[in-house]
Amino acid sequence: MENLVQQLEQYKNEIAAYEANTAAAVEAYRIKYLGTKGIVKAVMGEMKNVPNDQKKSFGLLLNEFRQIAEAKYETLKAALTGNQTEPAETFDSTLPGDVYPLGSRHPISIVRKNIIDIFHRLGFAVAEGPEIEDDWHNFGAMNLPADHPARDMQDTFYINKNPDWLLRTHTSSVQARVMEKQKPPIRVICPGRVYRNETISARAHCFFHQVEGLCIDDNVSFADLKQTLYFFVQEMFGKTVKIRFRPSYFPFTEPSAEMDISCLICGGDGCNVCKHTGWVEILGSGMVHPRVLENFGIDSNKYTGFAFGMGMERICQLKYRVNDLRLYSQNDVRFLKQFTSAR
Ligand code: 2NL
Repeated sequence: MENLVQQLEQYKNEIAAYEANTAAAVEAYRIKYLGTKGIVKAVMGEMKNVPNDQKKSFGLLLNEFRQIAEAKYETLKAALTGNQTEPAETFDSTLPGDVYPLGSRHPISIVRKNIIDIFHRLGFAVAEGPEIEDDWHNFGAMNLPADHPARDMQDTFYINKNPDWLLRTHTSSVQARVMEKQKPPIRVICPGRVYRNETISARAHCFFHQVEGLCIDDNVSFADLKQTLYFFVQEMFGKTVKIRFRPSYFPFTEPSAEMDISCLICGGDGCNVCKHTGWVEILGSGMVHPRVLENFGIDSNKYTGFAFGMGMERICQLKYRVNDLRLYSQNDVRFLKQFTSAR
């Protein structure tokens, strides 16, 4: 029994000296002294070996030891939670919070949404298609002759792996895919990125964003084309804008026309944006060439259609007065954060 008394004294010294600064160390203490296989349990187990006449005094001794071990555990735990709540007391809830900068939409995205919304109100659906196209959907179906300059390697990015593949040069290829699947009436607009093999400058880039529109039904006339595009520019630029058409040529439309709007910068008086003409060109358009319709099995004696195409960067330039095309793809936040969609 002498041994047990000595042993208890040693444990008590150990407990008094025990330090624990982390939750893990406090838990290690608990397991070591108070756990089911811990020291307190073990010394209690010694009671059965104590002679009957000494059981009472040993009982008191062992109880005292258990209380010391338990009290120390409570002290260690309290010290730990004390430490943890300390930083909370230094938190000043009256200080202003951190400001997280909010992103803004890219100007091209704002303009694309505006355009989609306007044509949506006229019953046009949005169609999308692949940026890597085959020769037929991009050129052949669109009545672009084999010797057309757009087909030249100098003007179009071809894919080395397959000479029939290229990066689409306009979104007409998407409309071709619509005509393949859907029969008239057709009313779609196709916004998307298109590619041209150009040397990059303020006025040219190797890609830009286009929106093309297509409307095919019976009795669709040039008057419908005119009124649709007039509605569009009034919604886009305001009711006071004027339009004019100039005859033009595209292989996929006949007749074809380019549309100008009255200069928004000078109101028609003449400035460097309109090159002192009072007019700025914004899109190309025309009546869908009968051969394009027949390419998709659409009877050109029964159906007619109009189509148009515009560059979103061009619309952006007029709306926001951006004069360098490169700004749209440089991702300079100082440029990008200046645009807000009014919603
Ligand atoms: C431009 C001119 C244009 C079209 C695109 C078109 C599409 C089909 C059939 C006929 Cl499916 N035409 N699209 C028509 C005229 C002009 O784009 O200057 N774009 C930037």
